[in-house]
Amino acid sequence: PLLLQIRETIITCERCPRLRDYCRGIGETKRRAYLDQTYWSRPVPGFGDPRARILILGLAPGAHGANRTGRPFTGDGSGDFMYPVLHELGLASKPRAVTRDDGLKLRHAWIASVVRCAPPGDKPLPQEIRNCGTHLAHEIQALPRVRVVVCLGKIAFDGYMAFLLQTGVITRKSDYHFSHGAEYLLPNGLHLLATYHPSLRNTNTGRLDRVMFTRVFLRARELAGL
Ligand code: DU
Repeated sequence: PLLLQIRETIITCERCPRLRDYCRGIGETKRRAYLDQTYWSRPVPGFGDPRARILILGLAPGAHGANRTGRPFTGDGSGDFMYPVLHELGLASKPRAVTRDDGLKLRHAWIASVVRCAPPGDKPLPQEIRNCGTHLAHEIQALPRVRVVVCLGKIAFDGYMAFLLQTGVITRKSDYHFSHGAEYLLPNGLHLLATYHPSLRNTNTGRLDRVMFTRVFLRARELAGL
């Protein structure tokens, strides 16, 4: 019930006018392949197992991915890269994420992002990231079994750092540095892992490949006691 309330609060959020306008606009200039679809075009809540031990934290909905389908990493290149890995490791029931009602379930994992609206150029403003921080904080507080947080990319990493600072888990950021494969034990006993973001910009260029990505999630599973 708590997660359901948070979901509703996120979906109806209007805190960032620039992002709301942009997301509604994407639904009006659809890609050719999706012309017959009604875009979600609202903020995208997290998704997964309420008993999750692993929190996967991305940047923001893709304009024609989660902003279209309404579920994180569903229907875009990033998801096409990530879900097969999650499935291979037993964290997702299927390797493909197509629509928000495709029956895909996560096990032991929850997927969210630091910004819940698709931002122009995939670049949210600092104020927009701050605005959205309460949504992340609420979801995190409703997921008490999380032991490992996997940050996808530096913006997600910095967003999670802001949460840790605000909640007093850490007192300064300078002890923590983003890099692919970075791993930290936080003062509260949680583990923080980082990987490059699985966007096509990284996966098409070979900056991030499936082996590198899988290795981080194998470690996450191990640290989560799974
Ligand atoms: O109705 P429900 O079983 O609580 O599922 C709601 C929602 O959460 C649905 O999109 C499946 C997903 N989910 C999941 O991914 N993993 C779980 O363990 C439970 C629910």
